[in-house]
Amino acid sequence: MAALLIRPVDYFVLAWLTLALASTAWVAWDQFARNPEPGVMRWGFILVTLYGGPLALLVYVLADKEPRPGTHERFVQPLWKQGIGSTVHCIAGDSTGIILAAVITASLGLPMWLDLIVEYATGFAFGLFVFQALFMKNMMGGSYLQNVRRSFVPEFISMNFMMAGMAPTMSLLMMGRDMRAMDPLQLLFWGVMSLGVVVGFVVAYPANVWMVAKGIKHGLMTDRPAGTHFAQEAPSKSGDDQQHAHSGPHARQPTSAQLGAVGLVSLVALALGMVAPANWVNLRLASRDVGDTIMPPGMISTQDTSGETMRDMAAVLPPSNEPTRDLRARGDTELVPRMDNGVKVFALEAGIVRWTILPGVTVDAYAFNGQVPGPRIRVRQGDRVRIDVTNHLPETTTTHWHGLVLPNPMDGVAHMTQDPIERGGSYHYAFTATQAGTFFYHSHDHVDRQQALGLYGALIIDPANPADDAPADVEQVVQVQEWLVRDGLTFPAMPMEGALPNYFTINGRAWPATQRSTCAWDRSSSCASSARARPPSTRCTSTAGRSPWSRAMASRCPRRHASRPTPSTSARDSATTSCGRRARPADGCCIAISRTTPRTTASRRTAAAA
Ligand SMILES: [Cu+2]
Repeated sequence: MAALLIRPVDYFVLAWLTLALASTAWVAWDQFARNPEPGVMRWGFILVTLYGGPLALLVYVLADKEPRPGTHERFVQPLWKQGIGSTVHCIAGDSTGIILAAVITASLGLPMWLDLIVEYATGFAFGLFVFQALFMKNMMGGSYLQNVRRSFVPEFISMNFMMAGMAPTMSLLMMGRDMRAMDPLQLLFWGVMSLGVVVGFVVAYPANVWMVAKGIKHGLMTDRPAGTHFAQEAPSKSGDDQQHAHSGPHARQPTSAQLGAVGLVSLVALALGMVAPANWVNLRLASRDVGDTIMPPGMISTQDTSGETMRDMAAVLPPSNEPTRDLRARGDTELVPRMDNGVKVFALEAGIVRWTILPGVTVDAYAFNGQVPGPRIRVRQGDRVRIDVTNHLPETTTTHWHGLVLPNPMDGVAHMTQDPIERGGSYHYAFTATQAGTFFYHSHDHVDRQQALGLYGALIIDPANPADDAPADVEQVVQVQEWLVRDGLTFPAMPMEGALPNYFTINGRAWPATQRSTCAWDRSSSCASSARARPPSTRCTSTAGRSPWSRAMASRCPRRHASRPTPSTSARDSATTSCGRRARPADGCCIAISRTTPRTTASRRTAAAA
């Protein structure tokens, strides 16, 4: 039941559904206490008001509610009102069947196209066997079966038009941007159902008017049972006070050609309404494929967008009781290990956190240990290390130790070197740090999503012999990330239309809330040039938190390279670059060491790719 009220539309739907309940209560009371109608019609209006809310209330008051005692017979005579009555008892049955079927098929996990067929069949059955046949029997007598037969064609035509309006409304809205509408536990589902019924009503209305005029469907009627106050209020009988002027067995019957043509058009409309949305949305998906995903505004999902893709691009559903980490919270804090039999043991917990990147701007981040970037892991070459990763995310995850040469089961690549860590589960990554250098760790399951939401951190391995370390008096770890925040929701930024970033962070903060750097970068655009003016030496270490965007930039570097000159990782990096003796580029990782004044300065920049 999480995330019921997270978008403005949710509040509108809540208000609408509340009004619908209030309207229904009033219509129910008014029908039974004050309106002289047969029971089937009463229940018809009650159900339609439940689904159509204030709009149905309006229709009831304008077309059916007796204005003054004794006037119902005359009041409901106009054909347009009879058409309303006919549509109401069609819609009441059909939409009850459709909505029941929608709830059941959603929980069964059937694909949307099958949902629609089951909904049509159930709606038709409900309409025919309950509302039409019962109503006809009420009106014209005869056996129930005779009435089922007599109602079949009118119900068929009306249902086709109803579904022609309701099906595309459901398909396009449920499978469109906010797929919480697929979930009966969400308000939005009921909002879409309500709108679908309203659209279905409008589309089915003209055919109902025609069928009432032709006497094959019943409109409104008056019922004043003896002994009730309705009977006492009955108008004096006069010739033109027919109960239902436009109905009855002797009204002008349609010719079979007319009936055939209307039926044909209703079928065409039905087919269009059921099939046409498949041009725009993927009707093969089921509610459980898409979960409660909300796509970024502007993102276009197509007929072949898979559920997995949608889930990876979807908004983070805000944590319900997670406190906001304000600007005082820091990312990249050094993680203190505990010693266990000579092994340095680190604990990483992946979860959702509400993280402030600017005053007044928060993101719903995926974070290690509640911080963005994740805590810094620092060990020494030769250390035996174990990192226990626990998953509190709503999806599976793994952690990859980027750039390290490791036994396969410790490499953290989901589905390749290990099964992903289930929600609530843990995995122990144990290895000996054989290399030295600047690395980073990051999620390697749903990679595009989880890294772009903050699941990464720095992993620094100091050389076994401290004398091998490059001389520096300041070390700065810089981790950059892109974010997409719209309508108060956080989406993983991706290099594609609709998912482009609108915030950029350095070490978890957007400018000007970025942390003041102790590195001379503050005062000039390049570390190397500032270092020149700032003896004796400055070493800057930068790790780029990989979003697909930064990967696109870094991927211009060679996939594998030895300790030889290598191209710059970024067009903006104008410093002379060459790989230094301690660079240990790993597969897919691009490391460049920039030296401008080798005597005093080693400025190392690391951009990373998966
Ligand atoms: Cu990587």
